Amino acid sequence: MQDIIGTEREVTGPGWTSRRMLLKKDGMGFSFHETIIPAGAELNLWYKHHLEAVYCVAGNGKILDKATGETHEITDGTLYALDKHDQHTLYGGTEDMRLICAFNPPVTGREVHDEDGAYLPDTSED
Ligand code: 9YT
Repeated sequence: MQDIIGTEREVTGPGWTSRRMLLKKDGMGFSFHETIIPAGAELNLWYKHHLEAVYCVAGNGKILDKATGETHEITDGTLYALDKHDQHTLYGGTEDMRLICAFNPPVTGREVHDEDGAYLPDTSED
């Protein structure tokens, strides 16, 4: 991770920092990130073009599933899988949350969320 911090593979937006350890160009078929969500952050997300699995390894927070209105606690050892392009809100908790995230299809580089909370689809060939 020290190899990534401060390089073009570290991307930040309001309420998140993403360290992209594996990208599309790394050829794995998914991208693999460490994401830090600061305490108290609130992110409205909707990965319309991607599936995402998220595993919490430190800190705490919550996720609101907008389809059901259910809120789920997130802490060390929690996994959530967004297998339906689910609209959701991610809330930072009382401590910064450290998440390991995998995206399918892979993120290509320095994507940030659009106004709907999505990353644009990858339209490059290959
Ligand atoms: C958990 C989440 O979706 N956070 C926003 C950043 C994203 N995971 C990323 O690009 O790593």
